[in-house]
Amino acid sequence: MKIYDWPTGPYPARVRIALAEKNLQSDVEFVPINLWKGEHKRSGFLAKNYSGTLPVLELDNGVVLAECTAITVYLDALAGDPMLTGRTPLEKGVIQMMTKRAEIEMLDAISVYFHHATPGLGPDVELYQNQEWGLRQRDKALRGMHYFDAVLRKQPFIAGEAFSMADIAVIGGFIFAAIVELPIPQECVALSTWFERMQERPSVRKQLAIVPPKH
Ligand code: GTS
Repeated sequence: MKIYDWPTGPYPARVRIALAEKNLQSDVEFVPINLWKGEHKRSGFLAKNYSGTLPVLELDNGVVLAECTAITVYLDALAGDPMLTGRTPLEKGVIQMMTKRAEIEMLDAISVYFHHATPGLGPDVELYQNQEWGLRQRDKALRGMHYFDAVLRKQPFIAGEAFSMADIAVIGGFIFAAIVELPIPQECVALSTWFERMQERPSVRKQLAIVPPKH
């Protein structure tokens, strides 16, 4: 299978971490799509993913899967432990809920901040920017960090007692926060401690160590 991505992108990182957790990296050929040159908005790529976003998984039979959550669900079903999307009906439901919440309240909000209230991918790619909307989303992300801090004061992982896809989504949020230089609020001690613990996982350490390619 192929994965179209940009190696240091926060969303692609989610799939790269999932692949490493499932020990599936050697089954994948990575194809770089240069976001900074707007390659993800060209017709050839849009034919694979209508949304024009990375990452995209393409199977050897040509079937294409986009969206980090969908790709992770697929990869999780391919191989054994650790299970990233839950075993019981309740675990599966909670992990989906917390993953979506990580996107809405933190990761996607930081992404909107990046695209609207910073130079983003540059004037050739960012054809419409709304700074006020971007700044509101930055504030939303900061509120989201406080929410996840409160969650982690009560339980060891974002979706409960075990590492899951929801933790990976919040890690994506940390990666994007670092790119846009949005500091994690000092008072979010449980969140910061959790992130230190996440970096003990080889999958996360390996992802954080990737040097950004020139763009
Ligand atoms: N909902 C999508 C998912 O979960 O896969 C979001 C994917 C997404 O926004 N990917 C970013 C992208 O394509 C990649 S990165 O910013 O993490 O590197 N952004 C380009 C754009 O123009 O929005």
